[in-house]
Amino acid sequence: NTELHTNSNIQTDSSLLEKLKQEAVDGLLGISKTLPSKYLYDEAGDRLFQDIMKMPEYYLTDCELDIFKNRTAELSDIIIQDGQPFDLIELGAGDAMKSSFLLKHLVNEGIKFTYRPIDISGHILNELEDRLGKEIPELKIDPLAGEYFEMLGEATSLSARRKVVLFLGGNIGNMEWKEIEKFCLELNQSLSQGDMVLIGFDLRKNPHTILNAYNDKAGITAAFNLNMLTRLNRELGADFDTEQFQHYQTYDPVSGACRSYLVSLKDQNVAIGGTTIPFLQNEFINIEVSQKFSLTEIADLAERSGFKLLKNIQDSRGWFVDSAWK
Ligand code: AVI
Repeated sequence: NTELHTNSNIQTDSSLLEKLKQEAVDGLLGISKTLPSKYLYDEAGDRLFQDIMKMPEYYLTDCELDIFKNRTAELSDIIIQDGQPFDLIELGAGDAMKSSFLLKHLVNEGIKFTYRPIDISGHILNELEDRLGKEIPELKIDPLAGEYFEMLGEATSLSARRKVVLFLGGNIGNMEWKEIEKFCLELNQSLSQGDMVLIGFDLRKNPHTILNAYNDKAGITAAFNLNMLTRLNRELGADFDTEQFQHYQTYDPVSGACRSYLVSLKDQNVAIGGTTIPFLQNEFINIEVSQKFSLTEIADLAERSGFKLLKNIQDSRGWFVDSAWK
């Protein structure tokens, strides 16, 4: 069964490469140069992101772990609701590091549910299924490989049970506000009465704390961002000289947007997929936004997307929130 869901939805390598080329070239030909942050995560990028999560400055992972380790009973109380069997769907499950605390708790309590992790990478899902099979043998797991909303539709067609959707890690902040609003509306439209979502938001806090998390002294975040250029060199035969681009990070406490850029250190031309992209000295590429939210912004967003906010669960420092919406 699992094989069926995963294999039928994986795009071929060549169509993925074509998409990467199209999106990279389009982004770099725009008036303000940009590269989609989803392409940060190749194999080296995944490893660098693991290193980021271990950095003392990068508080997000510790905060959400604090919630999933220490407020597990509260999380499970909101999720369980009427006690009927349900599907627990995790968007971008990755290694399910945080959610596995909740999964263990639910299994130990004898709650009836099926865990459906969704990820674009079938490989990651296979590893996750193997690992969770060993760690929590009683867990019913049925992964879905593909794009979030396509797989959410698939999950809905597979069972009529109540759905609980997890979207953790502050990943929602890696979208611009317009996309965040569109995403939440689409999420609402993909679900039925009684379904719920639990979304992890990084909260606004002291601007230095936020900036430091993305501007680490060891240069791991810089390496993470520059790796995107290395990826384009390898996969598209581009000729970026990574020594001639520099990581630059900003945090704007007015908008709550933390942004990373790569700045060209000289006038230079870069060839990518048969197109030449001219860079002026100090011209920059937008790489990623990591939006920070206030509790008011989160409540407004829930309401505007057609959800009712049930509960906010915060870590002990009040830096991060998992917000439950119905
Ligand atoms: C995955 N995402 C929530 C991270 C963030 O905090 O925006 C990605 C990241 N980029 C640089 N450091 C971490």
